[in-house]
Amino acid sequence: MTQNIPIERLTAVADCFPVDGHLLDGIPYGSGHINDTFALRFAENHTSRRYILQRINHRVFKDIPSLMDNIARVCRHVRGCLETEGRADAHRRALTLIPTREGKDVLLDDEGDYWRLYPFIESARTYDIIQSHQQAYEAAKAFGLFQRQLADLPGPRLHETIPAFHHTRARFNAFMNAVEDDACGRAAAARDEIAFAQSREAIVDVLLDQQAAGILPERITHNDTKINNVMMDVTTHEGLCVIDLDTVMPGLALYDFGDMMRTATNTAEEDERDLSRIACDLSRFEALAQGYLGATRNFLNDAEIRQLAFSGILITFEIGLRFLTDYLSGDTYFKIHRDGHNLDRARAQFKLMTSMEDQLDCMQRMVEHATSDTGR
Ligand code: ADP
Ligand code: GN1
Ligand code: MG
Repeated sequence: MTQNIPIERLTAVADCFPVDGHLLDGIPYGSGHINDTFALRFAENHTSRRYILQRINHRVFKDIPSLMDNIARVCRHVRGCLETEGRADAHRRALTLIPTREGKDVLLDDEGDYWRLYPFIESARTYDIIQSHQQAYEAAKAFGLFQRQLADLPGPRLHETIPAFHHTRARFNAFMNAVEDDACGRAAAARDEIAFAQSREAIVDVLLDQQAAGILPERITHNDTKINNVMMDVTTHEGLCVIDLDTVMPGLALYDFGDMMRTATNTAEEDERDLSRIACDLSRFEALAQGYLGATRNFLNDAEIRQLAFSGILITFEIGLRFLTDYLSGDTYFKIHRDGHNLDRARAQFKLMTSMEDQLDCMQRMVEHATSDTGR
């Protein structure tokens, strides 16, 4: 969640972009854990127009010029694909960066903060919890299409905006170091969660080993396919536009499917404290597999398809590990809104992971059906 920023500062930042009209207000927007996002409203000829302004977290993203270079290339390419297909509404289906008055993709202000601006995509919204199977299908189709659009992005290779972002062995090692250091004396309070995480160590190498063996190919992936990172059209309910592009970089397709599973099949919030409310919903999983495979079956290989259901278990574990590591290290990475918030999040992820493990066989069969339904 984003903190308020005085309107004077937002006005000073907005003045650096060539936007017509005057700023009416700027409200914190969305529920992201890393950046600060604001919806700005400008008055112009008796109407108003909205924009999304984002302050990029430079503690997390160390090389913002490279990150913005990725985003500019990705936005242009996706927009080009849509225009080639003759989509009249390409401007609603791809993010468009508004350059500063100096022609830069990002503004570096006097306080050392980086800001970027996008036109607001109206009549669309995001959901933290999926409301229906149809939404799960649409979201997965949109993320799958995004991977497909980026499959022929011309070189050079995209920058790694956070190196080893989904390297599950490195994430596990960082967790073990945090337990060892116990910098804030919190390990005792997280004894059960630490034991749970240690008991699942064996799974962290599964995809990495297959990648090293050349079985799983590197692709351009989004890497943060949380379900609230796809905008849904409020009229047609279609998955419209993939957003939050900071982590678009080389990765495994399975990282994207896995994070969709983590966020779209969960029956409760990511930080739900009542664990009895958390489960992996199988019918949403089925819709997710159908939507994703419909968009990607032409390029995914058999090994990737075989690991789809497992990828959700792995990524749910990885994000749980990251929350737990952050709790043990003193909450330095993810924004928190209450004491113990990262521990609550870790617990919730581990509960969800257990529910996925219990239903793995059934999910495998659903993937097999979805694969044959899509004509492969
Ligand atoms: P964060 O890193 O904070 O998650 P996002 O890029 O996901 O940042 O943006 C936060 C929220 O702002 C999104 O969930 C979405 O609701 C909204 N949003 C982002 N970009 C746009 C846009 N171009 N038009 C309309 N809403 C947007
Ligand atoms: C962060 O920025 P946001 O809220 O979309 C995080 C993701 C985690 C997610 C967990 C750059 O995403 O990796 O999966 O929180 N982003 C980064 O909710 O670390
Ligand atoms: Mg987001």
